[in-house]
Amino acid sequence: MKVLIINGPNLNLLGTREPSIYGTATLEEVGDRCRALGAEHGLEVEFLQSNYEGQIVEWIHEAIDSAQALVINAAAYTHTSVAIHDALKSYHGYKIELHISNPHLRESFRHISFVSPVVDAVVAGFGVGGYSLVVEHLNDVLQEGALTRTR
Ligand code: CA2
Repeated sequence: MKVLIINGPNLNLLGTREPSIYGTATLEEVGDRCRALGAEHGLEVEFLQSNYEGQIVEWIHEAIDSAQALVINAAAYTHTSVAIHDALKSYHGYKIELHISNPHLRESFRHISFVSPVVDAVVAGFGVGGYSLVVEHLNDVLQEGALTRTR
């Protein structure tokens, strides 16, 4: 079973700036943790980051034929990208939107998500611990058969 975790713009800066919002772990450390946790459960986790919208769209297309689940922290593109919204619509595996912070506690422009209407679940506000939560959850839904879907 393969899981793709896609991270959007500026998340490569994780752990280097704004620690009060995003914490002190680097994206590399978060990726290592996700891969290790996945491996404990026999899940292959691919962990990616790009600052480019088109690259993210292409990774979503690639997931169509290669991944059973997709996790996306589209970062700022969450609030702007019709292209990512449309690409996610074409991916029919299990999909989760993830945010480190809770965007609803922040500026009003972060209250709109183009991702939420086309995913199965949203995780926000758990800090980088949200990534571990979703890998554990994906083990339950993909391998233990505990999948419920409302869309
Ligand atoms: O809380 C999240 O995970 C966000 O997706 C992060 C995005 C923000 O635009 C969303 O509204 C919520 C920003 C990612 C920027 O990441 C940085 C990390 C460290 C230092 C600077 C930026």
